[in-house]
Amino acid sequence: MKLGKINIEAVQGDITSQADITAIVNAANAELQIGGGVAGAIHTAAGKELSKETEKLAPIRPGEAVITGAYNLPNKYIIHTLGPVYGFNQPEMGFLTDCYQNALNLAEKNNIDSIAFPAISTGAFGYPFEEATDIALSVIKDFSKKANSIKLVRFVLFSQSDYEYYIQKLDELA
Ligand code: AR6
Repeated sequence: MKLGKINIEAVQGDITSQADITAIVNAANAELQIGGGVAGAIHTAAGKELSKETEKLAPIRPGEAVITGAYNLPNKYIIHTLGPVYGFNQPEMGFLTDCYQNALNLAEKNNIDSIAFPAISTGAFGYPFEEATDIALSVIKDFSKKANSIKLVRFVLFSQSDYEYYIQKLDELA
């Protein structure tokens, strides 16, 4: 769908298989090292060189975002952001908003035209999926009015039900 100046998509799939996207976002850990979920998949696909670059940038705080190269991944950049642990890093809503906002700001700063997000904090960090989706889409809605370099935002959802929920919410946004 088109919102303001940008195209917004939701796809079901793996964040490491978005070859047509310039920057993918990592749901990172504070140390910016390989972990489970998205971070594990990204570090495994990018290769060991990635952690040599990330170790110089770590640790990061909840809501913060940093950018690196993408190494063996088909993208140009990885934007790493640390989501809040639900029930622990409070206010969660503020931190999760910062994740999306800071990732988009960093992308604009680097003149990036397309960015793909996973559902940050909704795995190991326990953020309820529906609430996290509302936050992600409200940040995107605000951002769509002022986007400059970014022309495409893609949400990559791992499960069919998560994907269907995004599609429903995007329809409501239109
Ligand atoms: N592609 C797209 N989405 C995925 C993938 C993938 N390859 N793998 C999982 N998801 P998570 P978090 C979905 O746990 O909650 C890590 O261990 C998953 O279904 O990756 O921010 C790090 O090291 C869920 O909806 O991120 C951190 O310690 C969403 O992506 C911690 O987990 C996020 O799940 C970060 O936790």
